[in-house]
Amino acid sequence: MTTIKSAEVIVTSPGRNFVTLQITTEDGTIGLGDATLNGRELAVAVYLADHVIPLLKGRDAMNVEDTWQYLYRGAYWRRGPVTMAAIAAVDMALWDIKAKVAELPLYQLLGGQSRTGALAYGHASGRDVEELKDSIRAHLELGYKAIRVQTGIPGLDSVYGVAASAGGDGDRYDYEPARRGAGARALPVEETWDTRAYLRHVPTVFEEVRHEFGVELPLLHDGHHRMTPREAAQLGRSLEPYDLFWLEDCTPAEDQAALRYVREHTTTPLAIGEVFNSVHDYQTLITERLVDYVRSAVTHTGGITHLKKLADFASIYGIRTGFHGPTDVSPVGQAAHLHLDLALHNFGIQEFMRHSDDTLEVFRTSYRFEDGLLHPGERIGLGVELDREAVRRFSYDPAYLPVNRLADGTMHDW
Ligand code: EZ4
Ligand code: CO
Repeated sequence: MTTIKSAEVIVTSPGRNFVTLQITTEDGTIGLGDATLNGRELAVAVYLADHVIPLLKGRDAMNVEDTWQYLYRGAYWRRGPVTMAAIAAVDMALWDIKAKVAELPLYQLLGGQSRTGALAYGHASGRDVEELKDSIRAHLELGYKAIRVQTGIPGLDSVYGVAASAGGDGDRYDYEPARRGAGARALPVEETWDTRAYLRHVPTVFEEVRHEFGVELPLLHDGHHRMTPREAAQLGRSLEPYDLFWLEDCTPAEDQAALRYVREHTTTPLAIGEVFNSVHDYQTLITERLVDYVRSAVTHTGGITHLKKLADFASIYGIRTGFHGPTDVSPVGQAAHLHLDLALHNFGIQEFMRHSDDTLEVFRTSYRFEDGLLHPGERIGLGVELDREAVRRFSYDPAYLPVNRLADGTMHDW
């Protein structure tokens, strides 16, 4: 019997917060879904517990598409990160169950293997060029075949995404961008930003990196939505000699039309979408071919069912995937990415940051990273098991993503 018997929300914090949905069928099959929304975790936990779980009991777990439509249309209030993360968690859990019932690794139900593994990119960063080069070398030693490059900016104390720069409590930024400001209350860290200094400095860093590591290594860069269209066009142009794999999130993502201006002025490949939660957020971007890669995360874009629709829509326009894989996507969400990555014809690249050891104790994964490629493994379903004893060791700990201000105190996009 694949009727849904129960569902439970599990919040745990092995170094950072994760929200997981566990669905159990009458015959005892368990499915897991990731519902983690960094810095707003409890909103999704409550949405699931109060508004979604009561609707699930008695439904047939096999009807994945119908359940997706029931939750999406039934909410009446379309889209939004909280709703879409909740629907995503249900969707992932149902796909997990379906693949377990079929006794197949999930990628087999999504079309089978299109490739032997998914090209992954890692995050190299440094406060200065020497530290950055060390970080790139360390990633190459780990086997990475593509590398994101983020750099400190002269005059700025701390830059988001640069591992060794100090956050609010003086700790390194490594792995966890959401954190606590100084003091007892969990307020967001406040950082100072200067776009002109950034635009001046970044091309000089890529010049040095290309000089040291050669022309072949695929290099990526994340602009974290900080530029106006004109500034983004300037950066794209000044990076053209360094042949980037992509420039990510150059402008605030909600303004799709902004990418028209950027596209007209630079040939640097563009990627966007980690903050999107629906295929509709990409309608202009895809139909007008304004980007080269779609960056959604399965957790924030309505799950496997919806992400597959996005990938198929993008494929018609020759656009590839580059799913968002930071450590705030749980191992459950990351496993879902890897099954899609293996199967999708228009896969491009997969972001990969290894989760902490504590996280990997809570979530026992079957996926592997070998010679620069990720593979979801051959375990049936998503291939992730939750260690309930380990879950209990790590209780919820509020943390927020940082905010940015300009020198005059004005709030800025980050
Ligand atoms: O800022 O995951 O491409 N990766 C990123 C990440 C995101 C965080 C937000 O929760 O930009 O570091
Ligand atoms: Co990003």
